[in-house]
Parts: sequence; structure tokens; C-alpha cells
Amino acid sequence: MADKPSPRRRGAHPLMSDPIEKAAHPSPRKRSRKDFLAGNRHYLGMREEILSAALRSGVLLEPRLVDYLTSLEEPLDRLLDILHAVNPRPLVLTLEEVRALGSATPAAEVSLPEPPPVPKTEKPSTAPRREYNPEVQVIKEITGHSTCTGEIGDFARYFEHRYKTLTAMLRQRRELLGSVSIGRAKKMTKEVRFIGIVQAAKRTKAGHKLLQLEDEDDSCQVLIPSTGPAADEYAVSDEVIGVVGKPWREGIILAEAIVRPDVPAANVFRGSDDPLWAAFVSDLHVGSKLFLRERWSKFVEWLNGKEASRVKYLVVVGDVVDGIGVYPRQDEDLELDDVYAQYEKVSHAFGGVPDDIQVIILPGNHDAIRPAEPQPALPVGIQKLFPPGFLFLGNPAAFRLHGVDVLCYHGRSMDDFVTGLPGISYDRPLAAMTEMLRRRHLAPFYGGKTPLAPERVDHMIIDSVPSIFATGHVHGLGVGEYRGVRILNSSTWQSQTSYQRMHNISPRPGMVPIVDLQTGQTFVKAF
Ligand code: D5M
Ligand code: FE
Ligand code: ZN
Repeated sequence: MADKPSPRRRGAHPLMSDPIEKAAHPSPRKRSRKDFLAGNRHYLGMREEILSAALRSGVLLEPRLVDYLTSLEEPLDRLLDILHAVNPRPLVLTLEEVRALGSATPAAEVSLPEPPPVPKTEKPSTAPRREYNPEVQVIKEITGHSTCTGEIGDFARYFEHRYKTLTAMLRQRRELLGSVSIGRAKKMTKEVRFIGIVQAAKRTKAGHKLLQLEDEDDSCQVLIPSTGPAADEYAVSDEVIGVVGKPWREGIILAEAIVRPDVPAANVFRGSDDPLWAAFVSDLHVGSKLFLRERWSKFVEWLNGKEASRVKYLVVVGDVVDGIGVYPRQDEDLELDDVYAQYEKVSHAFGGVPDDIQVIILPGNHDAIRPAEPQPALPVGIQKLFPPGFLFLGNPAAFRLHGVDVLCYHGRSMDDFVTGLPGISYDRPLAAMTEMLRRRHLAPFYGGKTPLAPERVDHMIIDSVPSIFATGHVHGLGVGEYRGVRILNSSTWQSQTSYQRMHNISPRPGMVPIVDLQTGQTFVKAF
């Protein structure tokens, strides 16, 4: 290990040969997310993919179970469902245990901090938005800056950037003052502090957690005892963490604390000087028969009314259309089976939004752009279908609205958080978002459900702390706060699909979180 030039031995990575270059040249009408994933499957043996996906979740699979999974139509999806349902996860999962599960049930819930109660809508304001011009500064997003070439070296460089950037953040943490390299840590006999990228995370039979950690030169194992002070910590593959611990046995360090880059505890909301509001919506899924047209119309009508007179910004956090071929048997749910026709209809849906509201649109995993994240903005050909003045950004995107820092991310990685972290479920999106903020990373999981493009720099790192952090994707609802950051999940305008019913996902449609940019006060309007 000592001769390694970079923090990750990328050659061993199962997705090393990911045909990302296909994703970098999207052909939205022809290439769906499924095709993209199918591309990977040709590259890799399905058995290896299944085994490595299981390993990433800390589980070994009995060969008979692997045989069974490969015989299914969507083996990886089925595996993720199974892993979702098995709680606690054994070290080795057998076919018998899977049979005993019957139909997949959601993971048990662990209690998490509840979002504060939703305050009632404020009284109409006397400061109408028309007195203000929009003030939007884009801080960071990928459009026009993609560097992906699909070469193997891209992955090494991508992980090196992730490792170095998060290490630099971790070094600022008081708990990690005086941290040493893994090589030195292994030789010490008293308390040690060090930083590494998690190469593997698994549970031992006795319920302890065992991590394989690497830095530039060396690697070690970190044991998190199930009864120790760090027992509640869950590290996931490919995240960068700090460890405070004591050397235990040969090459193994016993963790006393896991340190994350996190948001400073003293962080506060930095508001605007002007009394304006931003409304957040996502997941319209226009083109689906389940698009809730009437509720959307009521929302647009509300935007034209007095109560909404301070709404200056309408931010759309992805999944504007339903797309084509995104989930199994989607064709049965589609009203429009042409992506352009779907976007034309979206454009009409936005037609009634007052001209003095600045609309900002990001793509999601159903939209007509490469699925690998970071996703660039919708193609110009699609942008042209919209009324003038709309702003199209990539996903994720960091920008400033009237002086307030906003980070928007559609939220695909929440699928991985739900599968990979106990206590995270689809109906508590704020818990997953809090985990992202603690890790200062929107999608730490590599090789899970979130396809990541190995850009030169890791765009999924949260390099500056926003005042507002918004996601969509899970079709839920949440408004809350984490260390001064207003966090919100912006619901949907699609009723439950049969696919979501099968996965136990209960949407909460037609709810709009709105943030007062001056005070940070957040409330929800229901339509
Ligand atoms: O995602 C809508 C919801 O469905 C969201 O909660 C994620 C969930 N979802 C999407 N794909 C899957 C798979 N493959 N398994 C389990 N749950 C899933 P949307 O992006 O709108 O389709
Ligand atoms: Fe969606
Ligand atoms: Zn989505």
C-alpha cells in the first residue's frame, strides 16, 4: 500500500471502466437512464456488479443468492430492495434469509430530530416584488465546464480531488489538530488522529463496524465498537472522515470518535436586505398521466395573487418532465411519450407565472440531459421552448438570490442514503440532507444508485455552507434547519405511481416551501 501515488487504487474499482463519455454527449430523446446503466452492465459481469454492490453495503452474499439474483430481471434493483429490507444486516446474507423476507419491507426507523412545526402563512406584504429587479449570481454549477473524457485517469483525479478537498476541511476541525498520516498512526501506541477515505465499510458478526481507510500512502482498519462512544456513527464507502482512536491490534485502530467536516456549530443564516421570498418546487413530472394539473394551476393562480406579492424567485429543483424509459413500465403512466412534447407542456404550465418572478430551472434524473451528476442545464433546444427570461442551471447548483446563498440539488443520492444508512427513510428527506451537510458532500456513494461523472473536480462537494439547501426527488416534504442552514424538500406535482406504491413511497404532492430571504423564516403553502 505504501507505494500508492493516490488516495484510491482506482484500478480495482468496479466502475472504473464506466462508459461515462456516452453520458457526456447526451442524446436526450434516444438515450435514457436505463440505457446508460445497461451500458455499464455490458462492461462488467453482472455477478461482479451484484457482489460489489453488496460489499459496498457491508454485506457478503452466499453464492446461491447471487445465482438467484442474476436470474431476475433487474438484479441490482432487487438487491437494493433486499438490502433495504434486511435490518440489521448480517455479514453474510443467504438465499434462505431472503426467501424468509417475503415482500420487501422498509428499513426500521430510528427517531431523528423532527422539523419545527410549519408556521402559518404570513399576512400579505406591502412590499411587492415588482419594485425589485432579480439579483441572481451563479456561484457554481457544471454547465459548459464538464471535463469528463471517460479516461481511466479521470477517476483517480476525481477521487484525489475529493480526498484533498475534504481533508483540507477536516484539518480545520479542532478535534483533528495534530493529525498524522495513517502510516504513522499505525506505529503509535497512544491516542491518534488521522484522516482517510473509506474504502470499505462492513458490520462484523458481533455488530461492530469495521472500516478500511486509506490516505495517500497507506491504509488501516478502523473498528467502531458497538458499545463505544462512536457506536452510532455510520461511515459509507468513499466518504472522507477523520478518526480519533487508539491503536488496538496489528493495523487496526479502535475508534473513539468519527469526525466529519460538517457545518460550523456557530453558523448563522445570512439574510437579504430586501423583503423578498423564494418558493421551491420540484418533480412536476409533466407528461405523466399522474401530473396534478389542477393543483399546479391553483399554485400559479396563487402566485398572481396578493399573498404571493413578495415571491420574487421560483426555483424548480428537477424532474420537470416524466421523461421516457426512466422506470419499469413507465409507458403505462405516460400521457405524452415524446420528451419535446412534454417540455412544451411544461412551458405552458409556467406560462401563467408572473413576469416579474425569476424562474430558475435545474434538471433531475427524469429530465432530458445526461443522468450522471453533476448534470448540466437542460439543452438549449429545450430551453428555447420556455418563455424568455428563465434561468437554466445544472444540478447541483449554488447561487445567490438577493444576497442569500442557495444550494439546490435534485437529490438522487437520497436513494443511496436510504439504502446505505440506518434511520434514513424516504419520508424523512431532511435527515438525509443533514447527513449531506455533515459530510459536506451531496453524494458520497460511488457505484450505488447515483451515477457520478468523474469530473476534474468533485462538484458534489459542498465547499461553502449555503443559507438555504433545497432538494426534491423523494416527492416528500420537509422544512427545517441544521446549524443555521434552512433545509427544505420541495414535494411533487405527481400523484403516486404504481412503481412508487411497490417501493412504499407515499408522495405528499402540491406543497410549496417558501423562504423569506430576509429573515430565513420558512413556511409551506398547500395546493
Ligand atoms: O423518484 C421518485 C421516488 O421514487 C423517490 O422517492 C425515489 C424513488 N425511486 C426512484 N427510483 C427508485 C428505485 N429504483 N428503487 C426505489 N426507489 C426509487 P423519481 O426520480 O421521481 O422517479
Ligand atoms: Fe421525481
Ligand atoms: Zn427524481
